[in-house]
Parts: sequence; structure tokens; C-alpha cells
Amino acid sequence: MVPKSSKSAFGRLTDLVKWVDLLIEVCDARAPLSSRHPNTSTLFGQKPRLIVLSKADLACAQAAKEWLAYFRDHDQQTAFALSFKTASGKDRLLAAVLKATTDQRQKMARKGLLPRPVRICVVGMPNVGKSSLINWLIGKNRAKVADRPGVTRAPQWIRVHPQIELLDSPGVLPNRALDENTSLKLALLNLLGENSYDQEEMARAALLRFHNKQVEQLESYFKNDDDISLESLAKRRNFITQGGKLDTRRAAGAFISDLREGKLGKVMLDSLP
Ligand SMILES: Nc1nc2c(ncn2[C@@H]2O[C@H](COP(=O)(O)OP(=O)(O)OP(=O)(O)O)[C@@H](O)[C@H]2O)c(=O)[nH]1
Ligand SMILES: [Mg+2]
Repeated sequence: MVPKSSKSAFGRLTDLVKWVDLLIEVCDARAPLSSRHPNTSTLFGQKPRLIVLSKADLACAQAAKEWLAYFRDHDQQTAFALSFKTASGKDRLLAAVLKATTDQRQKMARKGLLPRPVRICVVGMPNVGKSSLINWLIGKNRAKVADRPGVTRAPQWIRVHPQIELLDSPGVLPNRALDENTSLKLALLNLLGENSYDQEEMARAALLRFHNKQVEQLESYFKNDDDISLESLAKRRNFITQGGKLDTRRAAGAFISDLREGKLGKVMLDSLP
């Protein structure tokens, strides 16, 4: 699948990034690697960065913790797993931002420049929670948020602390083809546009792939029915088409929403390498 992506959005972002002191890379805690933009190193070079795994309230906590250790040991990156639905973690993140920008702030002071807030750009795929992160830090709804990719259209600077300004940026998808498995995970987590996939195909693929890995979650969602399929879900929920057939399309929609909302339990779609 080649996601719809605009090279110009990419270009604009790389131009902006030249002017910032630090990047906060936001990924979805339920798929930390698949939702990490594959081109960040080439795009953003050696720019210092922090990784934030968002939506931690929906992810398996132990697995997310293991991913934080992976980013620390493998990529030498400081990473946080956060939920923007609860207040905890703000001070830790702000402290990490100030620590990561100590050099820049000292450099400004040495040059005798008037102190200015450090500039941080929040980057990541669409719908991962970039704008939510900013609203969470300031405790107000300043950046527009909605549960669909492509909400933030233009970059916006927001002061989140006397010494920190964040730039909310539009989500960007990789401008190269994603492998099928990655596309499936991103689509399931609602990080690709709705037009990029067929819901029923996606739900069937997810049921097949996750059957081996997330057996217990699926079994309990399917009330220990031996038949883990859209047909059995449609039957149980009484989803019937006007023609009297099982409405598997509606079952697919219900399954996907339930998975996204955490009704299957806390998930982790990526395995550690
Ligand atoms: N449960 C949960 N939902 C979250 C969290 N963070 C963001 N969301 C939801 O995720 C959806 C997308 O959030 P946004 O902040 O608009 O995402 P974005 O990355 O700015 O998206 P674009 O601007 O489209 O690139 C919204 O429905 C948020 O409420 C979180 O920590 N937990
Ligand atoms: Mg946004």
C-alpha cells in the first residue's frame, strides 16, 4: 500500500525543523515501531530528540516499558510512555526537555543573546496525538484535536512553559510504500486515512494475524466462541442486512472500533526485534 502523502508537507517540515532546538517524536504506544516515522534520521539528522509513546492508557504497560528500554539501549534515545487522558508525567517530560536543551540554552547565554524559550517541534504520523500532547502540557485545548488523521493543517507555535515553545505540526506519512503488516497495524490504529483500506478486509486480516498472538484477548472478546470470525460476531450482535444475511461489514466496523477504544483490552501490536 502506498499511503497518500504529500512530499511538500515533508519538505515544509524539514525546513521548519532546521530552526528548532529539539524534536519530540510521537509514536503510538500500541505499535511503537510501526508508528515511528521511518525516515526521521535522514530527515532530521542529528537533531536532539525525545520519543513519546502516546495513548499508553490503551497499550499493554509491560510491553510498552520494554519498548522504552529498547529505545534507550538500541537508539540511545530517552523515551516516555504517556497518556494524555491523565495528568501524570508532565513534570517528568518538561524536566527531560529542559535537560535535553541545556547545551543550547548555555550557548545562547555565552553568546550574550537575550534568553528565548527553547523551540521544540512535535513530529509524527497523523493521528498519533501530537496536538493532544501540547494541550495536555498546557492544560487547555489550544491545538485542534479529533480522532481522524489530518486534523492539524498548518504548523502552530504554542508556549507550554516559560522556557519552552512547542510547534504543533501536521502529521506526515512516509512517502514510500509500507509493507502489508505495517499498513495493517497503522490502519487498525486509525493512523491512515479511512480511504486507504477496506474495513472488512482489514478486520479479517487482523483476526487472522492476531489469533496466534493475542489469543486470550480475542477469546474473551468472542466470549470463548470457537468461531473467531466476523460471521460469529455478526450473529451474536444480531447484525443482519436488509436481505436477511449476516452483516459482516457492520461486524467489521464494530470490531475495529472496539479494538481502537480498548474494548479488547490493552494491546501491543509490535514485537521487539
Ligand atoms: N486514549 C487516548 N487517546 C488519545 C491520547 N492522545 C490522543 N488521543 C486521541 O487521539 C486522537 C488524535 O489526537 P490528535 O492530538 O488530534 O492527533 P495528531 O497527531 O495531532 O493528529 P493530526 O493533527 O491529524 O496529525 C484524538 O481522538 C485524541 O483524543 C491518549 O493519550 N489516550
Ligand atoms: Mg494535530
